[in-house]
Amino acid sequence: MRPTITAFKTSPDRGHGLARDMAVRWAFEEVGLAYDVRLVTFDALNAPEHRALQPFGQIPTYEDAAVALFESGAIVLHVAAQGAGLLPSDPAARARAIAWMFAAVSTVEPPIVERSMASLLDRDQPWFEARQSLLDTRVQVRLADLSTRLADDDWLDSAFSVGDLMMVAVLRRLHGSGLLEEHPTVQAYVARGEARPAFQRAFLAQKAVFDAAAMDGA
Ligand code: GTB
Repeated sequence: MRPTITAFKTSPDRGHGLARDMAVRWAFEEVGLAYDVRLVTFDALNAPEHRALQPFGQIPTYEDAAVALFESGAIVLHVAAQGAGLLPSDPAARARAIAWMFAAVSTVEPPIVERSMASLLDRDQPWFEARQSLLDTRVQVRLADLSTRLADDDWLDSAFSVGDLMMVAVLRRLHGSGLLEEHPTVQAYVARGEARPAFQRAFLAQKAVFDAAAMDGA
């Protein structure tokens, strides 16, 4: 059985590769492993069959002959372990790559998500501007620290790893916010990740889903 993941049939990101199947697709492409995608509607997220795979009713999920998984980070790590290129063979470098994955999802992503949710939901509130400025600052602190870490390096810990994949996937949510532009080192880092052929293949694959749904008038 080829590994099968789930993704939105009609993603609210309109093909920009911001939904969380993107990192999983990218990981498959980096290690050169073929995969299938089962597209799900928003209604299907609540169906018992989907909840059995993803207790929170979300995408992505992962299934192969041996294991069913949820949580994009766990899936990316599982995919990374099945091929070369994302997890260093040196045990210490491998542990550091995994640490950077966790840094991406538990240290860098929360302020970014909080800021995007506020932009989406709170725009009409009288306190929106003041709060947005506070949330911008929280994101900027993380970007400044990442700039310091990267300095003149291409990647977070010498060679490109699963840590960079997850970090770039998280940082991409800042496109359009103007915040990346204020941190050229991080902006260039994101661009380096997006320029990787594996990223490009994954991006086009998820965009094809949006384009097909748009053609169908979904
Ligand atoms: N921690 C989980 C993981 O990493 O797998 C989070 C999974 C998650 O948030 N999935 C979202 C989902 O299924 C889709 S990706 N939501 C449905 C629900 O909760 O009911 C998050 C996402 C969606 C849309 C955009 N966008 O439009 O830009 C960006 C990110």
